[in-house]
Amino acid sequence: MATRTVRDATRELLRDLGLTTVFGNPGTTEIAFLTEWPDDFTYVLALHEASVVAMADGYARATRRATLVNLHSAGGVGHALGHIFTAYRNNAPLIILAGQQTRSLLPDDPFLGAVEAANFPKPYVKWSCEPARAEDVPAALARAYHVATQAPMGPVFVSVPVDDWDVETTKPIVSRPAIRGFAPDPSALDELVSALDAAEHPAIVVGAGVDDEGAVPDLVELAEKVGAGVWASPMAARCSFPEDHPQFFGFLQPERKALASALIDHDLVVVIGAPAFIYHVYRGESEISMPPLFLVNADEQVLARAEAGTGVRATPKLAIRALLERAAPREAPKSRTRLEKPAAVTPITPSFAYSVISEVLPDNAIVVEETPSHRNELHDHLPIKSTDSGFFTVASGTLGYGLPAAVGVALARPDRKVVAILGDGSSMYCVQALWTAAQHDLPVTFVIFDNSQYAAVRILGEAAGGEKVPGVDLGGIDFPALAKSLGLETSVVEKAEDLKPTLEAALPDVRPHLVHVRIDANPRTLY
Ligand SMILES: Cc1ncc(C[n+]2csc(CCOP(=O)(O)OP(=O)(O)O)c2C)c(N)n1
Repeated sequence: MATRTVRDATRELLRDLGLTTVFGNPGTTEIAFLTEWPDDFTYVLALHEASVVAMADGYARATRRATLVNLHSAGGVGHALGHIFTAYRNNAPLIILAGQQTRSLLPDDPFLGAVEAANFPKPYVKWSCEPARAEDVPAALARAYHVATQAPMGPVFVSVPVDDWDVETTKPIVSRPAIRGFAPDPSALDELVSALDAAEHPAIVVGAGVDDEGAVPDLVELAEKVGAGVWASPMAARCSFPEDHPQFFGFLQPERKALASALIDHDLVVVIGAPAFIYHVYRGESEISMPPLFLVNADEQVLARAEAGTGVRATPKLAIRALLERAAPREAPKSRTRLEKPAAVTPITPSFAYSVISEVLPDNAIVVEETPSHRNELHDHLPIKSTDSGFFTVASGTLGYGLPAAVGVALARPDRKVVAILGDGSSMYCVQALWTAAQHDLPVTFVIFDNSQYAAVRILGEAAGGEKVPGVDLGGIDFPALAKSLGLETSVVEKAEDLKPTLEAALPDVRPHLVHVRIDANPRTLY
């Protein structure tokens, strides 16, 4: 009988867990894992480890499934750390399998070897390990899978010395189904239902946790039944309520005073699938007191650190379904007025650009965003209407996510058009992911908003009293030439009247296409 190695056993397990699409960047410490790559496995190569992880993160969030990442020992993991942090904040269930030098060389701190490998990605992994013995590798990966996929989901890390993969093993693999979500404690639910029934003007604040679970249709049903106004939580990394719905009230800002004044007319706020709250800037404490707050979340840390409110620990979908069954119906609130279409002026304003994208976007499109100083314009003029994965952005604030994430999203959802809208600065951190998009012929449209600066840093820096701040002027990047060199089709837009026809021509492209748009260098103040 042929010998069964740790590699064979691991592949049995990966097949059972549906982890046959692997995002990676290889080195010698990974060869023994990759050798004789099975035909039923797909290896997606990205040319930098930060891109590998962000791509896998986009794929995991868009499929709502755990995803395997393969990184190169210490150096590869080091390159990836920024987006491991992102995956942690995005609650992306990534299983990061890193190569490690041969066990017998480790005492000599060998070339490429990782010292304290399991500690390197901490604290931004939920669990981390280098198994004590080769035959423990499959069980470590099974455990990693169950930690990554239990709410709150997040990345996990397993370091495997290269000589482990050829070791013979007779241990059976233990493959169990993913562990499901959990419903609220009945008495906590009673309290929340009573508060909701007693309120006159309730608000629901939704965060990425709702769309993470595919629970947006349930949330819409709940909001309609209880007549709540719905707000998007600050910097939400997914769209969890259709933004053209008459009960959609708007986007909360990541600043205490602005946030409190937005919620002033409500007598109860129920935050679902988001922290209460994420802030970006501090301009002092709010003088407006917050309405009574309930916080529904699966994450004990989110519930523990909240400054106010009653915590209800549950995964969002089960909590929403339970509320739907129990809460009393109420009339819909009055709708908010919508903004007018911005003027077609050159230099093109971000508001105008977003409004044009909104007009030409196919119905089932997925928008991936990373335009830091234009987030408000995006929200004002490009309402996301989809109730399933219509929008992805980065929860950590770590730039360089949007471009590779769009590639992962496109691999995950070949049925949907993916449009990535990126600042010139943001697009450069992981620009090599364009090559992966071209290799896989992905129908992604990358729209670069080029204002030739790090505007968000400049604007927020000036608002905080910074003067003559260096390092905020960009410019001189030939995006079409760069994209062409990586295998993309390209277009350029300088005048307002050219934007719509150029996008209409680019969007149906079945290959990746980069549209370089020159944008007004003087966007409005943030927050
Ligand atoms: C990895 C990383 N490095 C630096 C920053 C700081 N930062 C925040 S916004 C920003 C500018 C981004 O420029 P661009 O994408 O052109 O958008 P703009 O601000 O001009 O709208 C920078 C550098 C960050 N958030 N993440």
